[in-house]
Amino acid sequence: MKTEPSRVLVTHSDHGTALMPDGLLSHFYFNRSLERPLAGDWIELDESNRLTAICPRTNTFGRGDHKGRFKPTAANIDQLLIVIAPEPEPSLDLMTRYLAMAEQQHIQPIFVLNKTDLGIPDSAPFDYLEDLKSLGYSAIETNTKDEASLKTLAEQIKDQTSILAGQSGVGKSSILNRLIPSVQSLIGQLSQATGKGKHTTTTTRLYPLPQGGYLVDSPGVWEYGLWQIPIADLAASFVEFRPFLGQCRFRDCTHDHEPGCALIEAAALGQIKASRLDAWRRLLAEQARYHKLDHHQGKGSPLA
Ligand SMILES: Nc1nc2c(ncn2[C@@H]2O[C@H](COP(=O)(O)OP(=O)(O)OP(=O)(O)O)[C@@H](O)[C@H]2O)c(=O)[nH]1
Ligand SMILES: [Mg+2]
Ligand SMILES: [Zn+2]
Repeated sequence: MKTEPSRVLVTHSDHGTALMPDGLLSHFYFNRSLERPLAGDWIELDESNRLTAICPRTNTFGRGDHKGRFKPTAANIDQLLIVIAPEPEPSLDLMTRYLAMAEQQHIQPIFVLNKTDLGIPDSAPFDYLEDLKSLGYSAIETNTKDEASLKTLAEQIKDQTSILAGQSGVGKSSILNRLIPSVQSLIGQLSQATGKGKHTTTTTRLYPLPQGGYLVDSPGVWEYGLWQIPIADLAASFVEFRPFLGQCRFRDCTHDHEPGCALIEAAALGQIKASRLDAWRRLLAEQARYHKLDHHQGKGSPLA
């Protein structure tokens, strides 16, 4: 008898916990003849709660490792909530990379500007956020002590699967705590206190939202790196570059320094913001390193 799929809430080395259609939690072991399940996967369990199938994924959230290989951490994500705050100071490149990842994996990116009670500094990352907003990306301002701001966020994530991502200490878990009042009892012993009395998240975990949908808390990062992505695909993840792609003099233009580059010309005319072309060049330099690494490993893949 075919049963409805269960949703994986968390995975560990060889086992995980899933939410079954009847609302009960099920503990299951991985099945060696299947690939490793991820938080957010829809899975099938038999009568003895053995993992029998992983449903096809709509997308995968993850990051690149130091060699530029994709490392998945969660599956079937609708919205990427890129949380930034006045403190710790946001990294402009981190914002760009998260956006590129979202575009690559077909996840809707939304910025969450948290800790607005501290005031918004007049600094480059916040100017960059304004540039991104002018491109059509949305940003929701929150302050975990302000109920109204959290309500706006709650509306946005209703019935969706959304993942909270960003630097350590921006307030991802604090937001989760406010949106899911019962979460403390869910987290319980799982939240590890460090020596400094901080509660840093160490595992990616899905939480069912009271109003429907799921919210995923993920460990904070210091650096978020992409994986090796074909240059043309990466360029298309800069939404405002798209109308100019294919118009450069050279077909394999990297939009870095080449004469007759449509993007460099567009930037000179103010049709593309300088901040974005700069961000592009930094991503490109990072990619060049991955492609070179790949070459050394003998796989030899061209940059363009
Ligand atoms: N002033 C202010 N402080 C906040 C706000 N939200 C969270 N904080 C504080 O920021 C600190 C870090 O919050 P966390 O929720 O643990 O941050 P996190 O993003 O989950 O961090 P990691 O799990 O390490 O990735 C805590 O001391 C919170 O009390 C806010 O809106 N305003
Ligand atoms: Mg946390
Ligand atoms: Zn070009």
